[in-house]
Amino acid sequence: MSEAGAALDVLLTEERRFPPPEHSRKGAVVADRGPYERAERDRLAFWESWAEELDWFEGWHTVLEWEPPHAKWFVGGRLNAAHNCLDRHLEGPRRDKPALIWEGEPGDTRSFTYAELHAEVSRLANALKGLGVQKGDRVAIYLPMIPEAAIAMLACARIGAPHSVVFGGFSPEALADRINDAQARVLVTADGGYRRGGVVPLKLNSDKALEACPSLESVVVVERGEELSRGIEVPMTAGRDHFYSDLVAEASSECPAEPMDSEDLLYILYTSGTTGTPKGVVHTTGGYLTQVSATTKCVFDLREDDVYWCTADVGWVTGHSYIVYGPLANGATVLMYEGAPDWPRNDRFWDICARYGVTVFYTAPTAIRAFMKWGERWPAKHDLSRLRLLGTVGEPINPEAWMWYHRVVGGGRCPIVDTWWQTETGAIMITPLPAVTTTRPGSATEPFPGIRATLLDDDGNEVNAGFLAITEPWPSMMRTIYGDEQRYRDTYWSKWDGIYFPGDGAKYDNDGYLWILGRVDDVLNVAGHRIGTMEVESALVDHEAVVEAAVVGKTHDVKGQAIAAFVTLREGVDGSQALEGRLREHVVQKIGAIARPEIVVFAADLPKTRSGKIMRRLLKDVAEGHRLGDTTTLADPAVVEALQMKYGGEED
Ligand code: 7RM
Repeated sequence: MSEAGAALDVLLTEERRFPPPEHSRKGAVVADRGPYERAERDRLAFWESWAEELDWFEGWHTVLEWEPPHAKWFVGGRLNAAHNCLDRHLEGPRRDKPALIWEGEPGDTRSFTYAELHAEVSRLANALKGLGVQKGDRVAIYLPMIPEAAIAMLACARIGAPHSVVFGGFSPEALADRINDAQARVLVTADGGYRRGGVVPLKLNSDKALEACPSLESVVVVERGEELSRGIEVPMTAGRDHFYSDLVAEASSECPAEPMDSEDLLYILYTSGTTGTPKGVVHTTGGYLTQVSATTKCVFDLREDDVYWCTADVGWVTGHSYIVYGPLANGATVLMYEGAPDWPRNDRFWDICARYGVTVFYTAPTAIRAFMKWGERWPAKHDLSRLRLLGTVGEPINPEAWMWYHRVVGGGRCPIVDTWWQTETGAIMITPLPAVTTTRPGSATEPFPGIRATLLDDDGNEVNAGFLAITEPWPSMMRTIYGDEQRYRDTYWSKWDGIYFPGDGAKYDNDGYLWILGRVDDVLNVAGHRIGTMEVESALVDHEAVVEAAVVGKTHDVKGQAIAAFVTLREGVDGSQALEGRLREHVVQKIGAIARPEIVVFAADLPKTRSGKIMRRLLKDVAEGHRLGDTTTLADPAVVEALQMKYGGEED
């Protein structure tokens, strides 16, 4: 962590403080430290009061049963997530309020009121039932950012079928792995989706994946657009494949919401870890919905007339918790956009903010750094005066990007909430509250009320800088890794006794605020996407020319990290530029474009310890052009020196 530590020393010279603006306090959801005090006094009563805000078919008898590492929240309670996101808003004035406003990349738009969204979700739920989907069956969803993505998730939730959403940028192989791990029966996909003017051929990808998926019985194909389907091939396999429009046309818009046990599965979402195989993070119903709805309301200070836009993709947890479940459980108006921020020009996001009057905007630091690079003139073209609150998530935000976001996007008047959380935590854990917390650019500040976090060393001693640790269970915590209980225990619960290890390093500042420094394991964060170094390495060694590969992150000014791959080739194979290109494409084919290595270095040997472990730390020094760290444990120190010469690592 020496490098992160050095970065932090720079951060800590950051002395600026931003108290909540006076205007943000009026009518705020949380206007004082009351919730912190209540949660401090009685954590379980605090969470219970948030669970009571939801609609339950049956009450719980016990708030928490905790047998580390297994928690059950609101035990005995029964509820349905889709009912909470839709049905309960239909009684009053929210019935005809826009629930979902969508804009496609080409500029087409669609909008659903709560009543309309309820009807559409119910129709698809019935259609899924018609395909034989029963409570407990897994449904895979592989869609672009179109309304049907949210509709499919909610339709699954409605009938108690756990969904497994697979990001539309993943390759057919990555899709197949996820379908097989979850043993999904049905796949919901689309003919295609738009990205930077091009078409992502999702149905063709799906067909390729399904060659290797024996559990899969039926495919539902959303027709993204007539124009699009004319442009690409959409082969349909008789008996297996059905067009979405055909299925819902015949389906009733009445579908009772399945009463689910609080601890029944809501979804599985795959995320990268330190091995070559992604983990199926399991989330259940009652605790998850309680914490996502509480945090959405408090952190984004949600008001009835807000137009709320989270720019994440529904394929990631941020899309699950803060596009679909959190905002809809709160009856908010959610904006959804299909495409890229720089299509057709670099002001697409600001154009959308202005045209729809977006009030709350939640995005990632990597996007903010791209906006900075494109320049102030793009946001300056648009009226952003409706914005009142900004959020960030996904990686540490550097103070410079924070300040730019604050000044240029927020016009100096919008509080910024820097929210730390993970796929595994399900919901926001460490964050400012906009009308309460004085923020410091670059700090996620303090735990949300009811969350207990601290910093520990390897031995479990409290320290000022060390590993982030969550010391008490929280409602939206993951329950296990699907089909791999041992990995769940080993990854998250073996470092300390009964304390959760998130895999991040952090430090306290002199105000007692937390500064998250980034991963301390072999997980990279490339443009806000989590990628395991081992996943990329497995993809590389899968190529016939490769004997061995080691992957590290290299600091990148926009993406945060870029992927650097050190590759040893088979005897007699030449490390040509053409081969570099083929290896990159091979990784894209195995995983997806998000994992494309930026740098490929051919190495005669990789630096290893005498026991044969690759020393990634030294490769990172090489990639960053840093002076080499301790090389005394190397079997052959000449190996890394040769690499450094070859890579041209300048001394710093
Ligand atoms: C929501 C999400 C989780 C990892 C996490 C961190 C990093 C996320 C912040 C952050 C610093 C933040 N889920 N991370 N948010 N680091 N400040 N506000 O991103 O599972 O995909 O990634 O992302 O390293 O462990 S995730």
